[in-house]
Amino acid sequence: MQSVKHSSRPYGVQQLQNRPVKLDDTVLACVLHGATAAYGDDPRVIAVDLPVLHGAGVELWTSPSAVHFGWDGELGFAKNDEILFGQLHLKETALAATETAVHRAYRQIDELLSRHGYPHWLRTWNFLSDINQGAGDNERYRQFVAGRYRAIAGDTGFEKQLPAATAIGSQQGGLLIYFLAGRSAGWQIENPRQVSAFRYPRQYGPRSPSFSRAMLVPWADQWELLVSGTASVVGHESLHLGEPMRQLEECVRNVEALTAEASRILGVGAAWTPQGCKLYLRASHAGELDAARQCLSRHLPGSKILALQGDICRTDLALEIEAYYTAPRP
Ligand code: 3EB
Repeated sequence: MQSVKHSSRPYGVQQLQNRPVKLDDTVLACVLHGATAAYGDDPRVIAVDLPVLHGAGVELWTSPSAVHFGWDGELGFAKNDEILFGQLHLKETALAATETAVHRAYRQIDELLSRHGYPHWLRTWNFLSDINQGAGDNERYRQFVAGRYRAIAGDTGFEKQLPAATAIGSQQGGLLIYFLAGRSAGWQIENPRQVSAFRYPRQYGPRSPSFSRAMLVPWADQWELLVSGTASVVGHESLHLGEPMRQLEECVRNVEALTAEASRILGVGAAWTPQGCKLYLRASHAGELDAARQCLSRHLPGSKILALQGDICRTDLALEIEAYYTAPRP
């Protein structure tokens, strides 16, 4: 697979909203954080409505070759010879029966991937409004997890084919899913410090979350490690309740455990360079922003940092991070 360059461009979302940028035919996806304004109907423009707290809110994924893009029903997609990037947005009115709606959404995506010939899930991002609404098993996040499980898990061996993922709460209504899939599979990486999410015990909901801790993608010229949303979870328990900075340090230890595990699986000590990191911070902990940024710059030197305001799927957690790393292939 040829390498995909993705970068956060050093201009603000605000400017982008006001001054449309021409997307040439090498752009696979242009993820606009903080943006809610209409941007034509280009299927490659993905609007994530979380407030930007710090950093350049644009994540651009570009292809070494021209992409083919369009709408397939409600789904936006862009593809080259090796990977497909896509999005599906459900309005709040479509989410009344959350479990059913999410099941249908993931089935739709899975069918799109089969039809276009990119059957291997690599990475998903899920932004669900009011993610913590509802008590116990009725919580929206748990309903989401149950619907996703019914769509992409449950078949024999499913645990070995789960994408890396992020699931974060928003406030604007609806559900946005955007995703990356491949003609060939990546390598699923689990975290030795954590129980795999797909094996979480019953206390976290009727179904376990269907995602892997990271996905290792073997591009032709380099390795890329796409790290899932990573929280202060060790074993399966949330740690450091009420102590956001200690939670962040635990997140960093978890991410470092994943780069070490990826090197172990490759059988070589790959030199992982952090390229980008997103911090998701609950509004109630916005006061920790500066300290959190300093902590991330220290532990992920050289990485671009985008801080977003969002809700974490466990109510006891204040924050979460995701990251991507690259390493040269020997
Ligand atoms: C955790 O470790 C934190 O349900 O897709 C992180 C990343 C979390 C993805 C998901 C959930 C998801 O359980 C929560």
